[in-house]
Amino acid sequence: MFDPRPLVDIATSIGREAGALVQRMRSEAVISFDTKSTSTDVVTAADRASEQLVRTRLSELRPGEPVLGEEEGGTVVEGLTWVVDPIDGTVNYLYGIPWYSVSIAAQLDGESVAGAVFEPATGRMWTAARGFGSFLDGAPLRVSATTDLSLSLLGYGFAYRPERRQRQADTWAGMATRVRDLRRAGAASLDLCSVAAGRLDAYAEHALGRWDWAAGGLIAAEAGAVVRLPGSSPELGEDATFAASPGIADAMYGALAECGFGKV
Ligand code: LIP
Repeated sequence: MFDPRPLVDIATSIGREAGALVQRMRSEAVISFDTKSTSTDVVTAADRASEQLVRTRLSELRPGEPVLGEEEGGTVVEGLTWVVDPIDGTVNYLYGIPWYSVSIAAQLDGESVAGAVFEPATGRMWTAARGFGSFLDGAPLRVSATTDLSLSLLGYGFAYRPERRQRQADTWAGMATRVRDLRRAGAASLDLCSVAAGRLDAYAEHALGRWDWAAGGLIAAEAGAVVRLPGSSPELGEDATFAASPGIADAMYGALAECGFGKV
């Protein structure tokens, strides 16, 4: 049987190294940035340097294996592809909010089999290998046991395009009276890890890149979450990412659909 755990070791060691670079660039105040899809969608010099480092290390340790990265692109192939978000939560990084990560996953035929999400600001490492569970700094993770939608905490995200953001804000307003509360923390990979750790009961967002969910989605699923990746939840929109504790997953999914989350 294929054992993905050695791939986790590679992702963690490279993630730590890239995270140290990202952190050093922040402490040295090397915060030059450009914009991407809209004026609010930023990429910093550290995003580019981090992806460069990850690509270089992967080419040394896993020569010839393809890489898809947020900043330099690439494609997912049959067989193994590395999927890299050099800084997830770039806006948090830009503002000095310590909730950002370096996210590295290995996908086999487009499905995640190993993943590591490293928090440079705290040194915390989230990991998972398919079939072997998920961990925070080596301690096993389990989703929350919540069964009551009205007592659940929902993580959320907004797209960069203004029209879409307006519709997502309408859904947020509808959900506000149905759940305990909502959080917009600003780093999809860490939102998914938070579901894995029971720090959120659910998480939903549209229009993520594969690099945003590849590692975190596996970490959530291996901790017992119901996870729906883009293309698998038509009621929430073709590009929806959804993760929830099993006890409230159906209710949360239904409530989001009723509140117009799929109208995008
Ligand atoms: C960001 C996410 C964030 C999401 C943004 C964006 P980036 O990733 O993690 O939560 O709402 O749309 O995708 O751009 O910082 O890597």
